[in-house]
Amino acid sequence: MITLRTSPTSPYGRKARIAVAVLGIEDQVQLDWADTRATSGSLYDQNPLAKVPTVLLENGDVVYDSRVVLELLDQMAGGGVIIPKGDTRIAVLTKQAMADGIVDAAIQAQIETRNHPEEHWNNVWIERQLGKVNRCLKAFNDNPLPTPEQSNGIPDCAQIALACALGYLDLRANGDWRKDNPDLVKWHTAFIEQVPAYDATLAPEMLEKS
Ligand SMILES: N[C@@H](CCC(=O)N[C@@H](CS)C(=O)NCC(=O)O)C(=O)O
Repeated sequence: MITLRTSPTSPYGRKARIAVAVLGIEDQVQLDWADTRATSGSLYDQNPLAKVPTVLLENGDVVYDSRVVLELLDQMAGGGVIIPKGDTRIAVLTKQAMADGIVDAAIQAQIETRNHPEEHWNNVWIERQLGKVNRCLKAFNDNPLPTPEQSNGIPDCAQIALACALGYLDLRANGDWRKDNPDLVKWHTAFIEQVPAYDATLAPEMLEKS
């Protein structure tokens, strides 16, 4: 049994929670909520980055960063399920990085607006980060990923990461991504219909907005 430490709203942790469900390995993973706002405590002892998701293995090893965690979970399910082994592997991992990058950049912009009064915002920095978000959204809108049903019925790591990124923008950025990206909205709707674990991993705050 491994322990997955995460928080209810973390989009990176949600990737891992969805992966556990679609891989069908719930019986091998126990969930343990971690407080990412704490300034000390067990997460700091387990992972010097003090970030979630963090996974504790039975042998005492610790695994972190959602992309590595997804590799671990995929291996536990036999490998090649959510991270393809063949020719498409690098392309899928790159798309996963692009989807994660949407969240990375959105968080950077939010840190600036959340931590400073508006007159002190660094608008150049905010625009730089929002540019990354919008370019990635446009790329996914113009060249949609396959839906899980169009691939092998199980979402791959890029599809999982993109769905979590869009869920994060719904939660923290009022779903503004929807107005300029109609094909991405369709893709997101299909993902939600085809992957029950998406709704099952909605945080209480997200439920209020959905
Ligand atoms: N690249 C990491 C990012 C993880 C991350 O930033 N997690 C956030 C929660 S959404 C966190 O733990 N933040 C606490 C902190 O940075 O102190 C991944 O993919 O796992």
